Amino acid sequence: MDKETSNAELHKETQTTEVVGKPERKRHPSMLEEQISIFNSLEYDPQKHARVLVLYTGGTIGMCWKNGAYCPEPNFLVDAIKRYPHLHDSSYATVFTPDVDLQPLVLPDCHEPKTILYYVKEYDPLLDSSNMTAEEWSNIAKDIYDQYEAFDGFVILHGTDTMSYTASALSFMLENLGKPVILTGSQIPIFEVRSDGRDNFIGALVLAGCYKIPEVCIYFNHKLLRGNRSTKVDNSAFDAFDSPNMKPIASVEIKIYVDTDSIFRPHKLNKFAFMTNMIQNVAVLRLFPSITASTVKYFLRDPIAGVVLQTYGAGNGPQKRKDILDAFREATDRGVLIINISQCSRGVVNPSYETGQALLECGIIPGHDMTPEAALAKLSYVLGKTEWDYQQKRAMILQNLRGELTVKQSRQLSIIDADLIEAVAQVMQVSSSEEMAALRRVLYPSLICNATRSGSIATLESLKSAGANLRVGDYDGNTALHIAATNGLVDVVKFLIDNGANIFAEDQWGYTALDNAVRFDRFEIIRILRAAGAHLKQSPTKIASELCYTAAKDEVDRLRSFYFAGANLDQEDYNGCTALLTAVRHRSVSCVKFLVGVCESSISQKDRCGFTPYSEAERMKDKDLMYILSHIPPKIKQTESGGKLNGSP
Ligand code: ASN
Repeated sequence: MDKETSNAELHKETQTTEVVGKPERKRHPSMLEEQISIFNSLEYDPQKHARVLVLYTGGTIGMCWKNGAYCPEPNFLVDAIKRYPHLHDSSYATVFTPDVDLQPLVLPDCHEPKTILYYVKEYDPLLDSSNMTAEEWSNIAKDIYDQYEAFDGFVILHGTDTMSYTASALSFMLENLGKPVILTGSQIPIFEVRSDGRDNFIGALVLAGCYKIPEVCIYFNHKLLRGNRSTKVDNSAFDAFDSPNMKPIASVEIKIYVDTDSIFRPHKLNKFAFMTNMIQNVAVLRLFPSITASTVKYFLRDPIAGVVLQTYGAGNGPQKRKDILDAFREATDRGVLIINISQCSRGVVNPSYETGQALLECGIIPGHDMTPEAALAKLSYVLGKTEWDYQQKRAMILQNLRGELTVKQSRQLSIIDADLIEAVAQVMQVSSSEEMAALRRVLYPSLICNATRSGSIATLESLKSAGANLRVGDYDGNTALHIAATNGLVDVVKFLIDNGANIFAEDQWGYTALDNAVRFDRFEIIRILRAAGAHLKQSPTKIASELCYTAAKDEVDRLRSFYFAGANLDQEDYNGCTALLTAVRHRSVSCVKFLVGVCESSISQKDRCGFTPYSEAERMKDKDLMYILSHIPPKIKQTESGGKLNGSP
C-alpha cells in the first residue's frame, strides 16, 4: 500500500462520524448577487465588518468518499459549513436579514478587530485540481475582478495538487492587486473529524479579511506563503507546502505574526486589472546526464514558445555537449524564451561556472531563484503580452514582477539611520542586533510620518534605502499615504504610490487615504488614488447620508470630492432622500447647480412623500431653484481616473 492509498484508507475510516446530511435544495446561481446586495443594508459597517468572497473551485477540502474514491460533491459544502459553530455564527447572521438563504456566513469572533462576513461562490463543475487548466484560472481572475470593490479579500478553496500553479499564475494575471487573495485547501475533507481543512479555512478567512496583504498567497498548516514562491512538498503531511527560497509572510500561532517587511511592494500602482491571455505553449525540460540532442531538439520544435530548463546546481548545463547547446541557441534565435532554473529547490541560478556561462551564451535567461511553477506562469504571462516585443519580454523575465524572485538590495546606511537611530540606541544602551532591529521598527514609522508631513521626498528615499518600510503605519494606523493625502502633498503621494504604498491601508478609525483626501477636498490626490485603484469602502447608503449632510450645508467642494472619488450621487440615504432633494430643501444653490450637472435619476425621483426636487422648489416658491431645476445641463462624463477635475459642472 503506497502513501496515497494508505492516506485514502485512513480518510475512509475516519470519515463517518462527522459527515453531515446531504442538502435538500440546490442553491440558486443568482443567490450570490442577492446576498451581496444585502451588504448595502443598514447593518453592514465597514469599521466593524470585513467582507471576504470565497471562490470554491474543488479539491479534497470539499470532497466525499464515493464508490471507493474521493470526488467533489456539488451543493454540499455551504450547508455543511452552516452547521459548524466554528465556521458560522448563525445568530449573528440574522442581524443582516431573517432570510437564511440570503444571510452571509459569519466567522465567530476570533479576537480580531473586525467580524468576518463571507460568501461562497461554488464553481460548476467542482474539480480535483489535477483537472484545472488556464481556463479555470481565467474564471477565478474574472470573478475577483467583478467583485473587487465589494470585498476586502478573497479566499480560493482549491485542491492542493496544483495549488502552487494556480497561485503562481494568478499572481501574474491579477495586475496591480491591492487586496489579499489567499488559496487554501486541505489534505483531509473538511467534513471529517481529523480534517486540517477547518483550520486552513479559518486562517485563510482571517488573513484575507483582517490583514492587508495585497498578494496572492497560499495559507496552509499555519503558514502564509507567497503564492509564486510556494511548492507542494508533501502529499501526505499536513505541512504540505513550502516556499524554499523565502520565509513565510505570516505564521498563525496563538498570535498572528506578519513579517510586514516581506510583503511585496510594487513599483507602480495602477487600477486593478486582470490578464487572461496566458500562452499555453510552455513546458519544463529537466536535464539529466545523458539526455540526447534529438530529444532536446524535438522538445524545442514549434509550437513551443517558452521553456523552463531545469539545470544542475547553480544553473549549470553540459558545456561540452555542443549538439545540445546548438539546439538551445537555434531555439532562442527563433524567439523561444528559455529560462534557466535550478533542479535544487533552494538557491539561486548564478552563472559563476563555465557550465552556467555556456547556457547564458546560448541566449538562455537566468531565472534566479524562481520555482518551476512560477517560472512557467511567468513565461505564459510574459508571452501573452502582445504589447511587448521580444527584447522587452526577455527583460521582463529578468525583472521581479510580483516578488517571484529575489533581487539583491544594497543596503546603504543613511545619515538618518547612522546618526539618529545609533544615537538613540546609545542613550538607551541598546546593544544586541535584535534590540537594534526592534528600535528601528519603532522609530521608522514616526520618522516616515514626520518626513511625509514636511514633504521631504529626499528623507523618505533615504529612510527607504536604510531599510524602512514605507507602508507601515504609526500608533494610530496612519500611514505616510494617509498623511500625504490629508495634507494635499501631491508629489509625496505619487512617490509613495510608486514605492508600493498600500492604498487600502486603514487607520484605527477605518479611514483610508482616499477617505482623507475626500474629507480635505484634495481633488488632484483623489484623482491619483483613483487611478491607482483606490475606491470608497463605506456602504452606498452611508455615503448617501454624508452627501445629504454635505448638501444641507451647501459644501459643494465636498460633493465634488465624493463625485471624483466614485460615489454615486443619485444614491438615497436611509430615509429615501437624495443629495439633490436635500440641497433643494436647504436652498443650497451651489450644490443644486452642481448636482443637476452630474445626477441622473435623482432629478426626477420622488421621496417617500411623493416630492421631486422640482415640486419641492415649487412648494417652497423658490423661483431661482425652479429655474435651475428646469434647465438641466448636459451631463459631465466621469473620466476613468475619477472625473473632471478642473472647473465646475
Ligand atoms: N487531489 C486533490 C486535489 O488536488 C488533493 C487535495 O486537495 N489534497 O484536488
